[in-house]
Amino acid sequence: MRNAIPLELVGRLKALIKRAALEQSGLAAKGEDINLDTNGAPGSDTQWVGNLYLHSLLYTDPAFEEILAAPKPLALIDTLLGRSALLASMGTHFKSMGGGELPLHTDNGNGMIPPFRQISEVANINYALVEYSREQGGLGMLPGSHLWCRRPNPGEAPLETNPDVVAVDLHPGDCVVWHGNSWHGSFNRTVPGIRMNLAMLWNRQYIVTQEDHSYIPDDVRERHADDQRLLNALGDKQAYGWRGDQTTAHPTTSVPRSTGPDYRKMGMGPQTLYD
Ligand SMILES: O=C(O)CCC(=O)C(=O)O
Repeated sequence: MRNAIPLELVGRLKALIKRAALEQSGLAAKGEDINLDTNGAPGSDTQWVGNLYLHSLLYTDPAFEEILAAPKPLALIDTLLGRSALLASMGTHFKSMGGGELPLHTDNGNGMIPPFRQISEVANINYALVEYSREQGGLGMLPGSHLWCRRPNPGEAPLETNPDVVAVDLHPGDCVVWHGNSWHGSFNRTVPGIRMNLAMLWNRQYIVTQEDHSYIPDDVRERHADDQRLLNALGDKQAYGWRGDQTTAHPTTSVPRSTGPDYRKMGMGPQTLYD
């Protein structure tokens, strides 16, 4: 999908993600920096080499709520998973030249047992925040693999040697949405500079989310009070997770978790594949 989010938002997200990368990698503590703007020019690269997965970005700045609410990719999530889908996680794969590839895999994690169902139980939105190509460490996908309902075996997983892998060339602000069974990964970056995405994983509401969505911070709830779809994506109508006391789920929320089953919420679960 071309131009799924505006370039102005891409710019703000890149700056925030750079801050997260410096913090989560420990470079900030050492007083080091990462140059995001080398654009592949030889000799201008940062000294840092590696691949990081930067996690738990959503509640660090409202800009991440803006990308969560982007309507066109969300329409495809509704189509793949239904409107009761939950956001599983929002993170960034942040990679430098020579950090290595991310081998082919499916997104059916947490011990999901093959053969997978043909319906999508998990789906991903992968936003390009910089240019994507094979050399730049962009996304590789294996077309049609969602129909095979299994994971790649170790011989099939390396992108470099699998002849059926296709490089997905994207521009900043574009995104790809895929079915959770699809085999995908990303190439080793062979040119200077940083390749970063914004990876937004979703799952059907009966699957455990990757990040803790047992609470919604009060400020997020206030900003999106008129967008129940977004609040639902963050677990607002999740019936499970009850507990024995009336404490709140997290210091940033004033909403107490229910003690015992909430039968009203349990009645709100989807009854069809595409609710
Ligand atoms: O863009 C990438 O580096 C691949 C991301 C990926 O494999 C994932 O989100 O599951």
